[in-house]
Amino acid sequence: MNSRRNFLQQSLASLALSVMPTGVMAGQRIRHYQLTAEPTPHFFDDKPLATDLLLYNRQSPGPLISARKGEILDVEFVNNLDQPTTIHWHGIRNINEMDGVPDLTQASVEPGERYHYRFPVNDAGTFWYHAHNRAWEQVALGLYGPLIVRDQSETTGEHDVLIVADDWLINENEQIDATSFGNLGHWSHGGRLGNALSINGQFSPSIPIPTNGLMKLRLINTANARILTFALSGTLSDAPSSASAGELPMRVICVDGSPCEPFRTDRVTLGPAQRVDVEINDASQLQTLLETSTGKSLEAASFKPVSTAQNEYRPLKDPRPYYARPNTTNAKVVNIHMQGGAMGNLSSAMFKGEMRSLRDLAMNESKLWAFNGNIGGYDLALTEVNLGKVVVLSVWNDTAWSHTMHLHGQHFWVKSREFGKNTHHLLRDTYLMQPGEKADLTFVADNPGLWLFHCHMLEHHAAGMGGVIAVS
Ligand SMILES: [Cu+2]
Repeated sequence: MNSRRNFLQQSLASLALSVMPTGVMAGQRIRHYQLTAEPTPHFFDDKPLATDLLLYNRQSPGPLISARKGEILDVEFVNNLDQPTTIHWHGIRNINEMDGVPDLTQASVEPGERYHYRFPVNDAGTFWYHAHNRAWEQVALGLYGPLIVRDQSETTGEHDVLIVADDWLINENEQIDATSFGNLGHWSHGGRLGNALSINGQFSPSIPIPTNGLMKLRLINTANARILTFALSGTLSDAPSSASAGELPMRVICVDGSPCEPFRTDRVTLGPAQRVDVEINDASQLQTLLETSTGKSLEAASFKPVSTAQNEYRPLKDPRPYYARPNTTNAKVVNIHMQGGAMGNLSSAMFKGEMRSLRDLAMNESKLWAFNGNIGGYDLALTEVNLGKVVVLSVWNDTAWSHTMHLHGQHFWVKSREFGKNTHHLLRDTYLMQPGEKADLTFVADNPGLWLFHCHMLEHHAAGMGGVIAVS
């Protein structure tokens, strides 16, 4: 009846036979973690009332999972929710069956069930993990946490600072606004935006940093839909007056985990799911983390110098992208025309083999977005490619909205327009596209499996903005 679904199911079946769990090689260290997802009453620091969240290990954000490059992560997961869930390890070039996409790479983990995630981490970088079932609700309620893989040469300590940012939609009773989940207005516009910004699970926290010297900030945007822009305020030592405050320049060294050709900037913008690592020359100048996306400077966090006598920042030895920009002469080009949403040009689309008006799809199915005229989902096949092939996803954001496009299982090269007027060739797993933008996302399809390509504004994904790339 549905040939696309049959194709995916057959591919999944053959994949299950061909990809066995990766064995542990001699000397490979295994890092064990336990994660339990459960409903948890949570107190935001300045609120007198607890609000009901869904958290990993009763923490917001979920616990930091860390490993060294080349080790094995072994995570025993327990689902104590009253609904199915899975965990996706965002940015890890994972083995397909550990990628955590329900009905595509694994069956959902049902309430009361356990699931054993076990996979090697072969890239150093800043990553995160999050729920991937009803993610628009589960992630918004707190099911996410940071994941850091360090190169053997890297040190840890206060010179290496994690900034996990999220926005929460909180109502006048200081509770999570649950009535807005599924709101078609959000789904057809920019997604469900919050009204309170947390950094590392707190509003306006004070973050310990070293008293001086070179340091690194790892920024992660875990919001469902909010695009965040960060600046750092501090005292500029090279300004005429030594006490003058301003925006400190930062040096971008990694995006979405991978080292990049370093560049300097005053501000970094992160779409949902993106990560940026920046270096600051002198920690003694650093005062506050500002969020400026609304046009106003909001103080997101302050920095508190602490003495770190034995702390010494060692930059990554020989930083290079995970792989070099490939030659695209014989690449397979896949056109992806994104349409839909409010103020868009899509009047009808294919959904489950039937052409229907967008109004009908919106009102009756909560579907609003399409790739090449098809409402997307886990059963929409975008393309099949041979293992090792260079692929160019030629993506046209023909909508009135920004979208953060995420590819599972591999990172892609893109000529990024995300950092001011200078473009940068970056290796990313998530790219923030502006309305009307056309971008080529180029990757070497060297990881076999069924890989999701979708918008990481989670309401857009739920409303049709996603499809599957089969690599075999
Ligand atoms: Cu989107």
